Amino acid sequence: MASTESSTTAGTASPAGADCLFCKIIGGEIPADLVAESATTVAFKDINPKAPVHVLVVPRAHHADVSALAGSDPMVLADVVALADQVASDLADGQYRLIWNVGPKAGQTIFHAHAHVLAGTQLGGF
Ligand code: D5M
Repeated sequence: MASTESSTTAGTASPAGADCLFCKIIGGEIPADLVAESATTVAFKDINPKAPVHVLVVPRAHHADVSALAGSDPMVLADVVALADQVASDLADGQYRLIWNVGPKAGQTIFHAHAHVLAGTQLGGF
């Protein structure tokens, strides 16, 4: 899917309460710059990119974080990782960093599980 396309398709997000931003993006209520999708997962550009390629890869179903996702649906977690890998190959050279923030201490601000794909430049060590 071309990176210039700017809306998500109709989603199948599970009910998560009206306040989940990523459920609204998945459901098409809020626009996002969609770059890839699968039956279980969507990928869209981060609104505040930290690298030339900064994509969020998100399960359609609502889970508060990757810990909850891993516990309840590890097959979908595998789908998220596979789509992240595809995005890194499609938009960069297949070399990337995958980050999951879990909890406020780790910097999580959106409590719908998501992986950050960072690519397209030499990333600093940490
Ligand atoms: O990451 C949450 C990420 O979500 C953060 O990098 C900004 C991004 N964000 C916030 N709102 C939007 C919209 N509307 N579109 C795309 N990206 C967005 P966390 O790991 O929770 O800190």
